Parts: sequence; structure tokens; C-alpha cells
Amino acid sequence: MRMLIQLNIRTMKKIFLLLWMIGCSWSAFAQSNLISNTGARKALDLNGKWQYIVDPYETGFYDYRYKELKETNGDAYWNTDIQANRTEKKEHGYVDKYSLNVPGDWNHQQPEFTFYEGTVWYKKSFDMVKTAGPVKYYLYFGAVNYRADVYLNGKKLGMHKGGFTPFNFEVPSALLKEKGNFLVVKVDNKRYAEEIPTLNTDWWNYGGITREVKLLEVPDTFIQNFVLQLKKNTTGKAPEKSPEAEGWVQLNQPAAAGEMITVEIPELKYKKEIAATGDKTALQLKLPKLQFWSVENPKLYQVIVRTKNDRIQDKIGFRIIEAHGTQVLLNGKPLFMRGVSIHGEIPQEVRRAYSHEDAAQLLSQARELGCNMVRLAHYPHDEKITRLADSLGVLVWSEIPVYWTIDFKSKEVLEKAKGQLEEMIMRDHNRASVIIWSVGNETPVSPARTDFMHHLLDKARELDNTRMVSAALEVNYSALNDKNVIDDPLGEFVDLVAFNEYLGWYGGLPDKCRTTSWDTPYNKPLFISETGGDAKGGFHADSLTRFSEEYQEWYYKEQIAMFKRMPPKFVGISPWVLADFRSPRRNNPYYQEGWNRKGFYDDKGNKKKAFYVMKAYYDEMKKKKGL
Ligand code: GCB
Repeated sequence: MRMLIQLNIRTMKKIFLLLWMIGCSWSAFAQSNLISNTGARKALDLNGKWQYIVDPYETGFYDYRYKELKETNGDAYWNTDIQANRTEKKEHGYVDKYSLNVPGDWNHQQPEFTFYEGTVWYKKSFDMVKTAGPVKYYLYFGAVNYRADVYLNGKKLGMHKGGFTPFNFEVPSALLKEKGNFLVVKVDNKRYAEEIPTLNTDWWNYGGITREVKLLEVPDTFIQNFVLQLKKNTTGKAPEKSPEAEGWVQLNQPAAAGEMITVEIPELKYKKEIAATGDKTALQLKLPKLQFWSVENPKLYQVIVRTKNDRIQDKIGFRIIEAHGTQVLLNGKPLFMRGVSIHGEIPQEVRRAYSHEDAAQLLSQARELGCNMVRLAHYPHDEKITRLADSLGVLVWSEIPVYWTIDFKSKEVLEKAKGQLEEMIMRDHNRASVIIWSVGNETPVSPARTDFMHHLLDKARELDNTRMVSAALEVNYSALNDKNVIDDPLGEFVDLVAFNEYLGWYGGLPDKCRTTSWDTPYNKPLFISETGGDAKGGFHADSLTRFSEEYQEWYYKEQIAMFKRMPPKFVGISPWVLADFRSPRRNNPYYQEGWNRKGFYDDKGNKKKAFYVMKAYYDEMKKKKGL
């Protein structure tokens, strides 16, 4: 009898194991809903050295007939321990000699990776202490470029595409061991016509696990995400002293009957209890008198959200941003954006930016230029930079890589773009610094493209109606005449009409600016989201010599004189670009050598002459317009 019971328990255990394994493979290609604010969660840091196997032919993924290998296949890479069973034939394996740092692109870590586009298998072993009691575990990735297939202890957890946004997969607790977990990620940064971005970009396609990795531990029922922002304003007036805030709290599963959610802002002595409804509970709060977040006073409040089982906190600034008529108002006051466009790259080390120090370098360079705003181009940057912007009082334009010629006719591509948009917004919707969600850059006008972009703008508003939505529009240089009108049909659907112009670099000489004017038929604020010309740092010549610092200096002098003649609806600019950045398209053998040289700073961090011209203009504008 005892034997029988034991047998039954053993069989039941097996059945249980089998059931969750089936469940697991069902969810193999579905991403768990994104968990936000992960810095406030208990987590095991999985950064550091990861072993790797470079696999340009994807031998670990396809068999010799190019059929996908099943994960149970003994030849599969992720189960490989090269030391075990020495008589077995193995043609791959992970050893310390082949290691890469995570976070970090692979390109800058080994010379043979500089131009690499393909598959690299990453492997990390880790131990952990499992918490007794009802908790859940999630593997969280800040970003992997571009496709990540994730396996733990030989079991596939899921797949994610999109190189600049976070994702997480739930890890069944039974799959985790206290010792010797074997985590493998197949990373593939090949470019495809039907992906986002597509085949063609003017930036380096850095591959790898480019942002942080961690194993999150959360309560069984937990707060997956919450947002609290001042209620959208359409009046053009300054917000009330005791403003209304709105948002929601998302749980990972429906709340128990009668469960309450508490929102607390200790510094304001504010506390409110709200009855939870299903898995998403709306928040409508009348806050006490507070200090508004702004550029001069980036005040953040600690906001705590609690349920019976969980507690999460974030630092949130409260402000209102609004496009009103032809102005942009920050807390009811007209704003002139002294911006600069930034790539998420550290040129001195020829690599992707990922750390707090990297964010500090980029933002302090922008602030030295006199900026109150940055355009984080052309993809969502690391969360550390939007968080730092919050605490420094720098305004942010955040964008998805819908860049140039995406396949606008494809529904699947639209879904991919929506996915990236959602991940960007869900990560950063509590950041006061973020004032603009941009759905793309320089997309060529056609009915299919306008429809595609319109869908994205609608989606951005549906996800977050408290910020402006926009896109960087393009100017057709061949049609340039002295009076240029930005009448792109997408202008009807954006809050801010933004356009890129390179008059004097791609079109004519800089003195063309003297006779050129810009306007838009839309009764909306007008913003120049890019302008610039190349200069190789340290190359001096007369101002007519392209690629010299003098040419770039002249370019900005003429541009600035033109800005001064812009119509009153002109609300700012984000010139191209803060620093020189790597691009496979830029191969002038004297001046570029794989670098786009339009930076105010060169690749060593030196300021070019144009820096001082732009800075003088920004100093003047700050005096004139404030903030
Ligand atoms: C643009 C693009 C930007 C390029 C830049 C250039 O219009 O938006 O990604 O890098 O021009 O340097 O040509």
C-alpha cells in the first residue's frame, strides 16, 4: 500500500512536470506581458561575462537540411557541456576563452565582430536561492539586438524581436535549480526587409545582449505595471495647484474580490485606497498642492503602490505638456526646445551606450551645448537615460525605429511597429522628461505610408494621451524653393509638425538659407527635428571646403540666421547630431571612414567649431524665452 502511494506521488510529480512543460512550449513564442520599473524589484543580476559560440550558419538551430532542430535533439547547442562524456562527438561548446561582456554589443569586444551580422549563442551559468512560498520568476532583458531565442536548462522560454525594447519571459519555478542553471540566448542581428528597422539605416547594426539581464522575483499576484500622470490638459492654462492625476494599476492576474489598491505619496502626505477591478484598475486622483516638474525644478516624488501581496515604488515628476494652438506649453508656459539629436552610442569606445555613466556623458554633453531637450534617435534608448533626464530636468523625444523605407503595405510589419511602440511606452510612461512619442523618421509620403503612420499615432495616443505624438517628416530637396511648406498629409494627425532639413549640406550651399523660409499649413507648432553637416574634427580649411570644421561652422551660422526668421509657430530644433557616430554608409576615405561626422563633438569627445556657434544661439534663446 505504501509503495503504491509512493508510486502514485512519483507518477503525479511526473504528470505535473509534463503538464508545465507542455504549458511552457505552448507559450514558447508568446512574450509575457512586460514588467516595468524593474529597478525596484528583487532581482538576481545576470550581467557580466557570458560564454559564446559564434554561429554564422546557425548550425545550432537548423540541421544539415536546414530544418529547425527540436530542442530535445541531443545535438542542440544549449544542452552542451563540452567536458562531459568525452567519447561523444561534439563540434561546439562553451568555454571561458570565448566570453563577451553583458550588457554590451559584441562588435566592439572582439575585432572579428566589427562587421558581424548573424547568430551568436550566449551562455551563462548561475546559482540562486529559491524563495519558499508563492513567488514568480521572470527573465528580463533590457534589450537584445535583434532577435533573441531564450532557453533555460534546455527548455525554450520564448522568442523576442526588436533590438531596442525590453522583454521578459516567465520562468516556471520548477525549472529553476539552486545550483548550475544553464541560460542560453541565441542572438541574431541579421537585417530583414520585413523587420523594424528594415535593411537600410544610417547607423551601425550593433549586435548582442546590449542591455541588462536579470532574473526578477515577484509575488504570485503582483503589480506588473502602473502609470500615474497629471490629467491631459487642453485648456492652455497652467495646471491647478492641486491637480488631478490619472492612470492605472495593472496586476498580472485579476485581483481577488474585495482587494484594495493603495496609492501613497509620502512627501505630500497623500494616501488613497481604491477598490481593485479585474486585472487593471483605473486611477483618478485629486492630488494635494505640489511642485510641478520642470526644466528648472525637476522635482520627483516617491509614489508607492500597494496591494495585499505586493508593493512597488517609483519616482515620478508631475507636469503637463500640451500642444496648444501653435505653441508647446509646459505647465501652461510656452516652451522653446533647445534640443539636440543623440544616438545611443559612446564614440570614444565605438560601442552602444548602456550604463548610467554613458547616459551621464551624453546628457552632460547636451547640457554643455545649452540644451533643455534631447531627441533620442532613432530607437528607444536605454532606460537609464530617460531616468537620468527625469532627475536632471532634460526634456526627451523618444522614437521607434520606423526609419526610411519600412514595408508600409504589410499588416505584419505594422503589428511589429505597434509592438515596439507599446514596449517603449510601457517602459517609460512614468518619466516626466518624456514629452514626445515619435512613431518614425523620414518616411516617404504615399497613401500606404500615411495610413501606416496614422495607425501608429492612434496607437500611441491610445496607450498614452498625456504626451505629444509626432514623427520626423522629410523634405524633398529637389522640390526646394525659397518658400518651403511642410504639407505632408501626416501633419494632420501629429501634435507637433517636425521636419528634417539639411539645406546647405544635401541641398546647395549654406548661404541658400538666406533666401529660404519654412512654414506649414497646419495650425500646429513647428519643430526642426534635424539639420546638420559633416566635419572631421581637427580638419581645418576655408569655409567652402566640405568636411572642414569651418564649413560646418558656416552651415550653422547660416541656419541660425534662418531660424531667426522662422514664423512664430517655430518651437525649437534638435540639430543632427550630438557626436560623431558609426555608420556603414559613410565611407569617404579621408573624412568619414565609417563615421557620420555631423557631430558637435568628434569621436574623441572634442568640440568642433560649430559647437560654439550653436551654444551661443542657445544661450541667446534661453535669455529670450526662458527655461
Ligand atoms: C537624416 C536621418 C539621419 C541621418 C542624417 C544624415 O535625415 O534622419 O538618420 O544620419 O540624415 O546624416 O544624413
